[in-house]
Amino acid sequence: MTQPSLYPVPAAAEARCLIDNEAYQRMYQQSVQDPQSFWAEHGKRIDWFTPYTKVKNTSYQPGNISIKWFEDGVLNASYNCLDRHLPHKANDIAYFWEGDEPGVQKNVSYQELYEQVCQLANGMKSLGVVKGDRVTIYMPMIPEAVVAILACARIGAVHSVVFAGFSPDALGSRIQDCDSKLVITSDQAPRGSRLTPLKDNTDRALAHLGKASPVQHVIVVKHVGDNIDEHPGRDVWYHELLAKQSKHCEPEPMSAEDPLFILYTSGSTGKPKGVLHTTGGYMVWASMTHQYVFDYHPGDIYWCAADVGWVTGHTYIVYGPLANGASSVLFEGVPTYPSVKRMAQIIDKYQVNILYTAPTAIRALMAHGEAPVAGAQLNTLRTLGSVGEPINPEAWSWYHEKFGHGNCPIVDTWWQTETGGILITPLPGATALKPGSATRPFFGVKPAIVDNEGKQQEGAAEGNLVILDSWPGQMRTVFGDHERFEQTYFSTYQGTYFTGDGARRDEDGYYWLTGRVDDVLNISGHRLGTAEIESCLVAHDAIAEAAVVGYPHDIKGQGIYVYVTPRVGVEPSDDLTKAVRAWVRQEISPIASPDIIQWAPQGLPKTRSGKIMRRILRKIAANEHDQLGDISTLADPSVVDQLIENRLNR
Ligand code: 6R9
Repeated sequence: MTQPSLYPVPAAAEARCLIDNEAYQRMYQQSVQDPQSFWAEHGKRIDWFTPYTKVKNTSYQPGNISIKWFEDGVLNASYNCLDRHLPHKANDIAYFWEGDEPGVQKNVSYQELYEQVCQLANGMKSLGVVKGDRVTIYMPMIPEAVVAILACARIGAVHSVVFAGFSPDALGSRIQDCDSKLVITSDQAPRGSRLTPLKDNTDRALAHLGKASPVQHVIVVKHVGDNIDEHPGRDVWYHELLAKQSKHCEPEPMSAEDPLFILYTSGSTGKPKGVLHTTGGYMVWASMTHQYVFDYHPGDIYWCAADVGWVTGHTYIVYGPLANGASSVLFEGVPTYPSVKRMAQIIDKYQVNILYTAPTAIRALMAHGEAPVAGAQLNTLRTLGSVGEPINPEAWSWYHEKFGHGNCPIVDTWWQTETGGILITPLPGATALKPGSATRPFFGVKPAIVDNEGKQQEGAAEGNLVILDSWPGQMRTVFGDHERFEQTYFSTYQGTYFTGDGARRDEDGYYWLTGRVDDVLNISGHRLGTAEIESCLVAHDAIAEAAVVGYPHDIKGQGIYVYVTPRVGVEPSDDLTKAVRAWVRQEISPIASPDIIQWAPQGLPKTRSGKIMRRILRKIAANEHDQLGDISTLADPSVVDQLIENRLNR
């Protein structure tokens, strides 16, 4: 492949950025050699009602997994996101809200956000919600979703945001698991011109729970304006509730280790885990990573195109940018509606300086060639970010050239719901980039590579990615199940946090995430990352997206089964299949040659957050499609039937 393998820091980025390579090296060394004094200093970026005197108190000892940061400090997250900015930026825009339909928009200033948050906080109190209660938020991407999150934080209620694409069943089980007293939702959620009936889904979830439902009230935002079924005594209109409330509400003093939120995430097995984050360490991590990773400067326009239903939305749409007083774009829709130009249009319209999105969105646009950026300026962009999956070099280059005009650093940020914020990432003014590598650890993060026996590997190596010590943004427990927390993350390689991801560290100390460890193939004794083969496949002209899984093979142990989506306008044929196979042999090695190539013009099965569900593809490839397990979290379950019908390993 012809692209350069190393992109040095552009001179302009080095000159303007907060941190250059020398500063990175110095601060990183400090952060791992003396975490107590490093974090004692950086914890001050947050306003504390009572300053902490203790900094780090953490143990990864088997049987005693305990993580505490800044434990005697007292603060409030909503105060840090709102009140402290009012003296100097009350009229600054917190969110430029862009609705699903172009032309539908609204600006929300810090003052307005503060007032609404206080009103909702008072309203929630009037409904009996007190500190420590759980509140489920099931909302479209509208300013009221942020208001709901911050109102919980203001009164010390623990929010559990459930992505608006989840079904009534998924919503119900999450409400039940954390025993929510209150649900905040809206009538409908428009996305890409389709409507999801959120209130109706909530009714169904609660009806299904029946007498076991812990929910006393449902607050409903009138967003689309359609009629809803009102349950008198239980349902409350958001606008009616707020109209009666004062625009001031004292922030609840919270201990640093008081819970801030729960966010459910699926593991490789079992029911979703309620990942619990607490207040102090999380806020320090969210604000510090947001500032340094994106090189955020006051006055920048920042756009994180994720959904508040995922951790990326929590940390990099809500808490991080607001803690830093940033002005953000909040987008309700999808990158391809009403056309593939939508993202570029939004960037030009709001003069966005920092864009943070996902490889799945980039690949979706890339399949349309030049069209997504045709006629766009994109000249305000300075830093580009990527998150959620390994970004294959082909998509990296396309993003770099088409959106970044070849001169915006791309920060490929590796992290997880569990980590609270970014852990491995370039810094735009400090890190020479290698397309496809998340590069180096953020301050305070000590990654290591271990083999399957848990032995740490030195130098250039490949294996399982663990983190050797705690960082302030780390999850504290699985809600209601500390044993599962210990079992899932600390028992595989004792004394370390196990990420579940595989990684390679190269001779420069850069990390390359190779996918979940269960995605590693062993072909005739050769280890191959599925991500590596996928990235080669999507570099082929005819291919928009690819997923690679292993399947049982009599001779090789595992064979390679490839699912490929053709680019728009490409017609699959036997000749094309042969050409694709030859391409992989040529680009990687004959060892990586796909045994089976199945065209999937209807697309690949994805979660609603855009992750390809390889678990399902593995089952289809293994001819075990009668054992697919739970497919309720798929964005479009119908693609599965078509994949089964066209499977090739019968
Ligand atoms: C933030 C988020 C976490 C999993 C993680 C890994 C994958 C995320 C990545 C990446 C390679 C990156 N992942 N970012 N893989 N490069 N830059 O996505 O959280 O939804 O919990 O997913 O996503 O496999 O373990 P979450």
